[in-house]
Amino acid sequence: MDIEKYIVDKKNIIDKTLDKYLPKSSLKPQVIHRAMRYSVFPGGKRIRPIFTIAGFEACGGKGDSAMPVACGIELIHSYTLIHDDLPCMDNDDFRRGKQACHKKFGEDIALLAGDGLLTLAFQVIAESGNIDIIKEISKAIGTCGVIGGQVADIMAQSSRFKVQRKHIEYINLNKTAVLFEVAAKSGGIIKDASKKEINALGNFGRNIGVTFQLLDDLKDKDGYVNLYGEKRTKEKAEKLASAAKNHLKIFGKKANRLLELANLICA
Ligand code: GRG
Repeated sequence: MDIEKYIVDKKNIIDKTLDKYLPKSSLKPQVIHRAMRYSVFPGGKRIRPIFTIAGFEACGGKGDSAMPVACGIELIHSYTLIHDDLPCMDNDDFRRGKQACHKKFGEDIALLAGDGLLTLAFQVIAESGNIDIIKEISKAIGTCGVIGGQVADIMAQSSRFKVQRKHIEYINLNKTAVLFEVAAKSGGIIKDASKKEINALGNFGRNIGVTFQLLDDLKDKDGYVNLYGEKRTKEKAEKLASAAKNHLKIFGKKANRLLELANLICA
């Protein structure tokens, strides 16, 4: 199966499972469930849950036992996007080509829809029965992870803090890369893989996550590009992508899907 077909297949199963987990729009109080579903469907690329599944497969995993965690991670990603678009954060009116959640439902409901998705994520992840995963994911998205990255980004954008080079690396790592890291790593934890394999998946995810952010900066002429310029940003992205792929060597052919996904991100 080629990688495009693999992605379509995985996206379909992820969407079906998310639909199963999300409360129906007809369930009271309807407005919050409509807002949550509005932000999850139609989805974006679903990269993070696909990383979880492909990480699971790289460790020899088969079947659908990675699905609760994969979908939980996508619910978390959806929550960060809703909150990031709010007027008190990035103040974006549009997301994925349609009105941002707060433009459609109001700030109050959008804030709570984000909270609802985050809470539902942990209910779903708990279905995996794996306490280690709950710990890892909590750590990754907490104040020393994604939230910390968002705080640093806010500080960098205001006059409260002068942006330093080290600071931008902290932002890219925490705001974006740690969720990729924990997504890939979780696949190995679910399969009960060796420490070496789990670490390799985490290192792969973190490096490709920073690459992903640098490529986004290049597209928006923002972030890292502001400090280092396009040439150096491109060089850094290439170096990180290559480091990411090197971490997959220990899996041999079993990591081909992750390798192909990394190549697609960098294409
Ligand atoms: C609100 C706690 C909190 C955190 C927000 C992830 C994040 C932190 C903000 C999102 C805004 C942003 C532009 C982040 C950079 C990473 C990025 C390009 C995210 C978009 O991810 P994609 O491209 O989105 O995977 P899709 O639409 O495909 O799901």
